[in-house]
Amino acid sequence: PHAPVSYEVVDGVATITLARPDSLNSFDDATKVAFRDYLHTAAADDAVRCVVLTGSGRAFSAGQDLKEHVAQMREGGQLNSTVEEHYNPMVLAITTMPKPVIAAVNGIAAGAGASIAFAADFRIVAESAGFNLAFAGIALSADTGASWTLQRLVGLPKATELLLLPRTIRAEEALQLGLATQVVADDAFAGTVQDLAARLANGPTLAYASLKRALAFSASHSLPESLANEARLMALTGASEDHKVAVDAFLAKEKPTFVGR
Ligand code: T3D
Repeated sequence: PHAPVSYEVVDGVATITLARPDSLNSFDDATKVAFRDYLHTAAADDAVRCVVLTGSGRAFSAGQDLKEHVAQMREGGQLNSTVEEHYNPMVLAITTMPKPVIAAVNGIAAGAGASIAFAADFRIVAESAGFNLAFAGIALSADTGASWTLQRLVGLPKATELLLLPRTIRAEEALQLGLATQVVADDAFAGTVQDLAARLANGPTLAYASLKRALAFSASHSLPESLANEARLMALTGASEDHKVAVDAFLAKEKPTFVGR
């Protein structure tokens, strides 16, 4: 059968595409395993310097596949095991990815699909796309990190509203709320994603990874602890090949060519 997720690396950019358009790229078990494992593949491959997450067809992802979910409930399956086995590792893989991650939100992102996009470093959103925090609609709590990421993106009161009263947030509103990095006309979407991915893949990868680590650390530590952590990360990036390349290029009034380490 057709693979539910595709993985392609071109010029340092790994693109992970959810490929079940007929089910709005919802996550059944095979999709969850493939998506999670490709995230780990991208993280481990030094040749990959930017990761793009996207969907095929008209959706980014409608979240958990509710048909498989119902079938598993009938069989008395462990509902929560998928959170720990699949969704949680996806979020941790995206947020600790030692290179930038772009969610290319081509269409509706609902439930865990929205959460996946919120975990990424950038959300490029097509004009016709949107987000829906669908969990309460099916009487579930939030998962895949939404309770953590959403309030950091939009603030606690708005996050509470969007989780308790789910509705589709269109792209323009998503931009105003801070859910979207950029909203792009549908016909310019692929090109915009490609340009940003190329820019990031040609950037100082180790510095990007260190900035992600600094931000994540500072989100849950005191100022003195964060200052000490910044000092450690500055020592790391200060000793990097890219730092030397960039300073030399600056003084020579040239464009640096980063190697990513
Ligand atoms: O233990 C656990 O599993 C917990 C895990 C939880 C993680 C979660 O993600 S919970 C949230 C699950 N997702 C949802 O509740 C979203 C359900 N979908 C929707 O609300 C809407 O479909 C959308 C807002 C995403 C899009 O609306 P619209 O009007 O553009 O499309 P539609 O007509 O509702 O859907 C089109 C088809 O896709 C339709 O099938 P049909 O009638 O053409 O045969 C619909 O049933 C199907 N579909 C949509 N979402 C899902 C789905 N099929 C399976 N699973 C889905 N999530």
